[in-house]
Amino acid sequence: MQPQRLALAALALLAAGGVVSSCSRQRGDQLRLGAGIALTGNAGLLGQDARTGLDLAQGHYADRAPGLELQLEDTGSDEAGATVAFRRLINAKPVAILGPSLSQQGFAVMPMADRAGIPVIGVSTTAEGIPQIGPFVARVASPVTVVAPLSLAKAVQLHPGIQRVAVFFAQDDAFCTSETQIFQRAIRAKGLELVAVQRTSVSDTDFHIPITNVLRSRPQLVVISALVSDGGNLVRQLRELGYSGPIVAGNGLNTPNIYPVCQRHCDGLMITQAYNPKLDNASNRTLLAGFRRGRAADAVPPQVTAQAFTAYQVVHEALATLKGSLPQGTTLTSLPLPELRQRLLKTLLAGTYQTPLGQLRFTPEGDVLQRDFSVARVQMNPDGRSGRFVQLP
Ligand code: 1QQ
Repeated sequence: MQPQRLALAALALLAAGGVVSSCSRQRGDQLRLGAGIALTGNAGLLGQDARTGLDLAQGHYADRAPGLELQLEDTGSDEAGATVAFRRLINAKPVAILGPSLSQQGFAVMPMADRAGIPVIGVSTTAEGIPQIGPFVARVASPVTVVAPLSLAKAVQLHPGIQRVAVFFAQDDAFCTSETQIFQRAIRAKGLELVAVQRTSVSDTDFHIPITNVLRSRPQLVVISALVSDGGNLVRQLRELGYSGPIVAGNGLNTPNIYPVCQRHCDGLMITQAYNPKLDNASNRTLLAGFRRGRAADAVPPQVTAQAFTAYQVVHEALATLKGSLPQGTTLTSLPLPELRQRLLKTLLAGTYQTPLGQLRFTPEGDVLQRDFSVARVQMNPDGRSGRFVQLP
């Protein structure tokens, strides 16, 4: 880059202040869209996937009306960071907010957006109870109630002799405690024996004692509800301590960013996917083409990347529909902001969307209605550092 260009780029960065990224092309109906995503910490390993999806959506919709200026704030991985980020976003007067990454954060900050009358669309918040937080809360991430039983059913189908099941769950995370309840219910419903229920923490790195305890109960299947870093270490240490049976992992490990953590021991992990890269619709073709630019020709976007792209898409399409319904001469920006937000929410929840996650609709409460799911198995390459999620038939 030439020195002059470098100076301009530096100035642009300075002007952005605390904002991680902001696209501020001015035009007629220019609206601000907020996004509060975990870009750092344990959940940052999932939030970075979301950022990729938001960047791709922003690039795709850049030239389509209405213009959206994306303001992305890093929530970190806890409630305190999410609160700071959401306060900043709410003060920026956005038309809607996407995020946060974790349900644990969602229960803390989605009520803030709800009270401010700002539609808040969960990108990856899957715990039970998220849409019920308030009327302005919705999500594009299918709930654990739908997603978790699928991987368990697939594991039982592939290993029909299984009787004894152990579960691990991070007790200090709202999603993990929600997900493990669904897993445990599904285990009992299949007539399997729950031989151990082991609590962990999202900040744990050493699992030798809990694993040794659990292995005494001789499980034939292990089911894990954790986040990326703790969950990945747990998987690796389970294998190192001699457990060789199947492992079902929950949504907190649903990212290729687990590979450097559990390395070759990630191989064989089974995880439900709310995204099927083989889906043939215009939106998924756009996502795939954008994602593969600069990557391998068959690179597959992570689930959370597809979910973030989808969250942006549904807001953009709902705004375009709303714009089309206004009387001649009225623009979106001419509506008072509280009214615009309310009408956006109503339009968004009434719509049907063809997204990378397949056809989506919403319940009146704001929960997503998605039809297509699959279960993937992680297949690691011989280098033990790279791999892929392979959809099981
Ligand atoms: C939640 C989740 C996350 C683990 C996915 C990013 O599903 O917190 O609800």
